[in-house]
Amino acid sequence: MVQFPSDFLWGVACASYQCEGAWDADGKGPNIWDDFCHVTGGGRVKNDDNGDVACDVYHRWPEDIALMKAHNIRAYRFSVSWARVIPDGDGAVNEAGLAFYEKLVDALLEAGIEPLVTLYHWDLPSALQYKGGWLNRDIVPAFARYARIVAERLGDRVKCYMTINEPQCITALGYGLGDHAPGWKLPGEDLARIYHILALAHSEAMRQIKAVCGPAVRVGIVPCGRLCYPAEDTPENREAAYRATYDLSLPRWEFTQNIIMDSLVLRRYDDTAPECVRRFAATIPAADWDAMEKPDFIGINVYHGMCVDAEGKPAGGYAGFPLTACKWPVTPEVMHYGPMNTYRRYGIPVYISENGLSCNDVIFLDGRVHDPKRIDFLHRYLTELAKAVAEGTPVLGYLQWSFLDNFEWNSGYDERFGIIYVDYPTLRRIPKDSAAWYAKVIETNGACLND
Ligand code: PNW
Repeated sequence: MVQFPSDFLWGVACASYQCEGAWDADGKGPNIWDDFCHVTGGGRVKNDDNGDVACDVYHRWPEDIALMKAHNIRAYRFSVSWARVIPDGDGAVNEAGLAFYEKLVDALLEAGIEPLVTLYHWDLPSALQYKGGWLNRDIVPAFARYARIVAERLGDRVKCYMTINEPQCITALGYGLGDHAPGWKLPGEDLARIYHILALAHSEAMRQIKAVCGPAVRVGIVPCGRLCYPAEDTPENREAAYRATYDLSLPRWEFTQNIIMDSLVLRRYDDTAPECVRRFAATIPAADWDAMEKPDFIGINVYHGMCVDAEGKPAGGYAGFPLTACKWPVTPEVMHYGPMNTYRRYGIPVYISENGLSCNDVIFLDGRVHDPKRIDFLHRYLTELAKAVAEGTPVLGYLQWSFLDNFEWNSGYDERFGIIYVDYPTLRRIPKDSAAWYAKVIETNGACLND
């Protein structure tokens, strides 16, 4: 029986660079994604796509908010573009940038939609990248100041902030593999340093927001990384899935939830940490650990998980396993065990801050966009989420990624995650079948998932 708490928050999510466009409008400064995309012909971004126009939400937000309202959306998680607010990252404030987000927040509240504000969703002002970006500790006071400026402007209306989206993607994709901006390829010890700086930046920003808004404001962070689920639902296999989720000695330690969350909540790395992390950790002064700020909630972005057997070894794949358009496996069970294990380790309530399916949607002959795969995907994942809730995990809400189709980073516009189709040549919005379906889920607080 699928059942959600009566105050469960249903919404959608997006990020500034992926949907706003208006990349140089009204005093906005350049950011690392502008730079990354503008190096064309380098094969960095599929089709040499960029976010210059994207969905043009910067100009079309009134239409988008009306569409949200028409689909019962109760919460909108969006990110603030740092370079729109402070063009060079730590200098003069751009009033037009702040005014844009203020208008957006007011219109959302007017429509009965709760704004959830992410401060950093990957679009670092270029001027800060020239100083070393997240590798340079001077970014901590710059980020804290930016957080304070946003909180001072929106704090009387915004009750929930997420400091940093996916430190794992920032670090592993941006500074490790180089697939994302800024496109660097650094060794493990530097990546460990970046994680530590991100943890300090979250902590200092959280203190600033609380200082401005008071203790009642809720501040969280949004990690991602490998989430494991058991091949069979036995106590031994559940335990193995928990251990494999948080085992830093497995391949890709830099893509785990605990690489940042342990710092913030437990104030240490555990003894599964690899050599390069331990080498860096030995240089961390005690004052840094004392400065770590435990978030009020954890936002988890859940797309796919890793199935493990009772020994914690990968299991469960087979020929023809279901995949999304971007070739991620469809593994609904991760939505049951991922939030449960996150809560077990950290004891902090969670939001599902992102979940969705990429599909190469098209406009059908009848002029509509039919996306049964997305409906099936969301239905399966939400059914599993209800199991985590039933087993006592405090899940505060669920934010579908994404409302509109948008710029999917280095995959460009080919990947469509929206429940609203965007016809990029005209920027026309067309609700997909999943939009009406999701509106019904929200209206019935998930009860229609039982039908
Ligand atoms: C998230 N993975 O990134 C981001 O927060 C969004 O900006 C993005 O559009 C969305 O997911 C869809 O990709 C992720 O490999 C990147 O598991 C990679 C993974 C998960 C999330």
